[in-house]
Amino acid sequence: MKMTKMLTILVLAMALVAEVANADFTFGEPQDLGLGKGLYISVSADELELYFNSDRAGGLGNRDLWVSTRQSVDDPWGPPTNLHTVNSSYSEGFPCISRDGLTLYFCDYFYGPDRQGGLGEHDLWFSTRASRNDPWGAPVNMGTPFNTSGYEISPTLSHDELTFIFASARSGGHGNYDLWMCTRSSVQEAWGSPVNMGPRVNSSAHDYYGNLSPDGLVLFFESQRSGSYRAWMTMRRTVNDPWDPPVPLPEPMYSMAGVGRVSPDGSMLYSGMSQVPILPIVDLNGDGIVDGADLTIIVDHWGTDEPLCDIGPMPWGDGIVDVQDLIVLAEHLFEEIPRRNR
Ligand SMILES: [Ca+2]
Ligand SMILES: [Ca+2]
Ligand SMILES: [Ca+2]
Repeated sequence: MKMTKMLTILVLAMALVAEVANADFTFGEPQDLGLGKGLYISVSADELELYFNSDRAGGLGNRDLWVSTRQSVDDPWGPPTNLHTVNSSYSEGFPCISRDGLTLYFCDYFYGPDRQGGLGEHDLWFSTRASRNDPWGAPVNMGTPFNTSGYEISPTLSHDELTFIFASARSGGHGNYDLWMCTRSSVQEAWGSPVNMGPRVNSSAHDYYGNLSPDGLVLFFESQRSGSYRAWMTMRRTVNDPWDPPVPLPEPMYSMAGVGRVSPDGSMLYSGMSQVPILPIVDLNGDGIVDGADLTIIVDHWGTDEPLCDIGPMPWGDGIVDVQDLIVLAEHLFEEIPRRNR
């Protein structure tokens, strides 16, 4: 392809990305959590426990799972402790804590040896405990149909625990790791068979670590589709709509590893060992202040699906301009905001 044509396509793609990624929310500066080296954060529903994997000193060998706790959401995270009843000299990674805090999903990490007793290559595992104060039990292999003799990694549960997403390189995908999903209609039901998340999400490159936002309208994931391991996201208008074409996250998240889990209230994106604020764009007319003019824009689009005004709940809205958006605007009323180029 001619260089000029390639450049034109690149510029068009970047313009499209900027518009989609910043249509109604943006990201703040990453805030380091002060926990040192690690990746793939999973925070409990009450936000008092934070799990991650790390190959830091003091572990049982290769990657291990670690947890940090705090007394209240206003306290800093405490010093991490090793989950020594779960870990081994093999490589544990990608922890995911259940809503009740009593089941911990994880997998064989993609660098390092796999623990024994699996179905072959990397597998998904879980451990349980009787109460939040009990130690974790011995890991159990998730078995079929989650695991195969091939590669499975990165188990994640949606916030409502009705969708389980993991990555697998099994046949029936689009090449290398793909995101697969199991669903159930209630938490008492058994999981349905794994379904490939399809070519709108998956690529011929590695696609893994898929995380649904609490409202199910944004999917964050990691992918090697651009040549390097990077952070991507895709959105959908409702949970019944197809996913939009994925877009890369803006820097610095784009180049960070472990980007994907969203806090229960939708205000933070965990990225590496940091949290990144997810901010609704409340200065609707971009004049540098949130005021009556922005309120008028919301009123003018009341009841429509205008994305500009759809700023709540969650920073990306819910597909309709209503009182939820007024509430978000009211929280930021009279804030001065740096002007943007629109
Ligand atoms: Ca280990
Ligand atoms: Ca396997
Ligand atoms: Ca793939």
